[in-house]
Amino acid sequence: MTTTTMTRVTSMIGAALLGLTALQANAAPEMPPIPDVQGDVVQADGDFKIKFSIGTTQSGAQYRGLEYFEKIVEQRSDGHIQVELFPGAQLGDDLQAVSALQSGTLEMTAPSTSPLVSMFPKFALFDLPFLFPTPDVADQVLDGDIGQQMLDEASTNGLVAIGWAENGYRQLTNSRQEVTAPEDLEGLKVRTMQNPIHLDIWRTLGANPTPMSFAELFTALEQGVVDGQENPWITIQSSRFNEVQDYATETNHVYTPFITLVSERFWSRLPAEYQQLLRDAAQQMGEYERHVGRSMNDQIKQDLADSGMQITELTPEQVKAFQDKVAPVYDNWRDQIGGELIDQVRAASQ
Ligand code: EAX
Repeated sequence: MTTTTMTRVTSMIGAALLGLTALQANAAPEMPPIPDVQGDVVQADGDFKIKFSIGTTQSGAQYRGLEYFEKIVEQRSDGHIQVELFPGAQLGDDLQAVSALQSGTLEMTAPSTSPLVSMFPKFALFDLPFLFPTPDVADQVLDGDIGQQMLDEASTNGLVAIGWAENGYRQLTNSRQEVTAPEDLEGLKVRTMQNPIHLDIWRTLGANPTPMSFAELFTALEQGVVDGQENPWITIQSSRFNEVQDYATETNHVYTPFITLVSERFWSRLPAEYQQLLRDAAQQMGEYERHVGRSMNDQIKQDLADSGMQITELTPEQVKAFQDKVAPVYDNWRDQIGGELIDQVRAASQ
């Protein structure tokens, strides 16, 4: 073996080892076990099939929640309702999945609320920066009157909204440099969700935002079409954004719920007993999925750091600088969203 070949072999082994470390660091962290199904078998007529599509990947908390949903629905319908899961936007991105529900070619999906603001303007409440100070406040709002009003509001246009889960608190990642202050965002090309408030947030902070669907995001980051993006830790990890983003800042700037939607065409064919079963399962899925996502955040941050990503946690003063800079966004949207709704959330935070 010549020296050159030897070097090549050594570096191949090195690369393989490095690859292995990266893989291990990226391995899905331990998730809380899927709970046992509670409740009796629900008796009703007919056999049904649900195709359930989501944008996030199979290694995320959302998919885990869907597996619980599938288990509940199949067991409690005694197999008369079969659920098939399609992660990773295989059947279309968030907006395409919603229109498939409307036309009746897909039965269920669970997008972030943000891309749906053009259909349901009140959802913009969830896009206001720093409005939900803790997960408990988010739970109170989602599981209380406001959450119910929003589900009712979204139960039109061929859709039936049956529950909430969560994507979570959003964090900024980028490929250029560490971000600790709004000034660091100057000129940074940040992908946002297809949502006017998110555009406003990133413009107001001084970045250069580009809206695009989540399904296109990894490639856009990889090819440098955008420098950065923002998503919750669990979504950053399950989409492997750390492979194309070296820096992350824990900004917690927006809390994003997932809304569980059913096609109205499908829903109207279901016996009332099965409609109730789906509502119960959506509720249980939402509780479990929030628990999964929240319990994994610290572990995920550690795993991302181990994989080589630089994670920046902000001091309260640094957070305040972002909050102050982004404050005008409230003035721009308050009337449209309804000042009363915003005040109700603030009151829940006291
Ligand atoms: O399904 O588009 C996004 O960044 C969202 O987090 C996405 O809805 C996840």
